[in-house]
Amino acid sequence: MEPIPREDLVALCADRRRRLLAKLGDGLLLLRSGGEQIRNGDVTWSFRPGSDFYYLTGFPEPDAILCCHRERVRGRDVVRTVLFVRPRDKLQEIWHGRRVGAQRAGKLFGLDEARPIDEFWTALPELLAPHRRLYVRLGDDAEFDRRLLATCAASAFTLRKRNVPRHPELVDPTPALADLRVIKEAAEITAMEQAAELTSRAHVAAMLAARPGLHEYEIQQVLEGVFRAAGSRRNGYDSIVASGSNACILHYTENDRKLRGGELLLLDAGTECGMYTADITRTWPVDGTFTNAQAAVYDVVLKAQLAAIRQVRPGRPWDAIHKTAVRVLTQGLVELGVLRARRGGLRKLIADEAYKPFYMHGTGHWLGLDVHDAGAYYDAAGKPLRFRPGMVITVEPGLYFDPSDRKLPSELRGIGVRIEDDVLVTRGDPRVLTASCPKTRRDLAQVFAARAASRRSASG
Ligand SMILES: [Mn+2]
Repeated sequence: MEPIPREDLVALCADRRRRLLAKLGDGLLLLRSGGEQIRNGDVTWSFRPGSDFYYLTGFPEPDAILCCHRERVRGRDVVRTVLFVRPRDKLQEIWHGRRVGAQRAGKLFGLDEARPIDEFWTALPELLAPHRRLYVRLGDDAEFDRRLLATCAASAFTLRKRNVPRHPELVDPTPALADLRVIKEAAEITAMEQAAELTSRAHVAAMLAARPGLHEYEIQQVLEGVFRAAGSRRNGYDSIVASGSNACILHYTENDRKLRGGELLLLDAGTECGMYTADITRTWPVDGTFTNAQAAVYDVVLKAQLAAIRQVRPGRPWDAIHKTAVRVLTQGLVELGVLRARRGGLRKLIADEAYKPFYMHGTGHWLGLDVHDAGAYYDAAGKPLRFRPGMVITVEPGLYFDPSDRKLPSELRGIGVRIEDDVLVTRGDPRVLTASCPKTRRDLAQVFAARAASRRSASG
C-alpha cells in the first residue's frame, strides 16, 4: 500500500528539506532514522523509521543519518543532502533482508550523495567545519550524543585554532519540523483519507463480527485482519478493545476479556497508510441494543463531539474543541443525575472541574505520521494556536463511570463511552475524514439490524 508514489515522495521530501532549512537558516542539519531495538533475547521490535526522518527522506531503513545544509550557488539557495545508510552486505541481506545501499540510495531518494554509515563519524568533522550552527536533537541516544559532543569539542580546537576556539551552536530542529508537519500537504491528506477509510471499514467489520461469548482479542483479530488484508503493514498504535468496564481504562490493551451481552464495547484503533495513521474510537453495544443508561450517556458524548467538531474552523483557537466538549459533557452530567447544579450554575461546575472524575483527558491532538503528531499547541506566550487549513486534529470526548464508585447511580457504573473522529481543517466547514464510520445511534442500529438479518439467514 503506497498512497504516495515514491517519485512524488522524493520530490516532496526535497521540498520539505528546502522549506525546513529556509526556516532554520544556515547550519548543518543532522537527523537519524533510529536503530533496531531489542525486544527480548535476540529478537528485535519490527522497525519503523522516526517520523521526522521519514518526513524529510522517505527512506525506510534503520541506522541512517540525514545531513543537509544550504549553500549559495550563483545567487540561489541550494540544499545539499548527504544520507548515510547501511552498506550492501550479502550475508546480512541473506539473513535479515534487502538493503538499498549507498550506491543506489542517492538516485532512488533524490539525494546529492549517499555514503555508508560506518563513514559517518570520520566524515562528520569535515561536514561540520563550514558551519557555525548544528541542528540536532539530543536525548534520543546517549552514545550518539557523547560522540557528537566530542566531535563538536574537537572541531572547536582543530578548525578554529587561529581564532578563539568555539564549537558550533547546537539548535534543536524539532520545533521547526513540527511547524511544517502540522500543516498537511495534499499528498499527505490523500494518505490520511486512505487510512481513515480503511480504519472505518475495519471498525464496521468488528461491529458485524461481535457477539457475546467472543473475546476482545477476537474482535481485535477481525479489525486488524481488515487492515492487513488491505496491505497496511501496521497500526498507528496498539488497538484498544475494551468491553464493559475495561472502557474506563483509557489505554487498555490487554484485550483478553470475554464479551457479554448488555455491555458496551469501546474500540479505539487506527491503521497506517503510507506511514500516516488514522485514529478512530467507536463505542457500541455487543448485542446490538443500548440499555437506557448506555443510550443516555452515549447521546451526551455524541452531542459533545458534534459540537466540538463544529469548532474546527480556521481562526478558532484549537482548545475551543475542549472547552465546547466540557460544556456539553458537564451539562449532560447534570442531566444524568451525576452532578448536582451548584450556585453559579454550569459555569461554576466547569470552573470547579466537577467533570474531571468522569472526563479526565483532552479532547483532541494533531494527527499525521504519529498518532500524537508533531505540532505545537500553544505559542511562546502560552496562547492556544489557531486552526489553519491543512491541520488534522482528532475530536474525542468521552465519559467514564468508575465501576466501583458507590456514589453513582448503579446503572451508570462501569459505562465508558468515547467517540473519536479525525477532522481536517479546511477554508470552510470542518471535514471529517472518518465520516464513513457509523456513529449516530440510528446508523449503528442499521449495522446491527444487518448483522441480525445475516445471522438469521445463516442459521435458517
Ligand atoms: Mn486519539
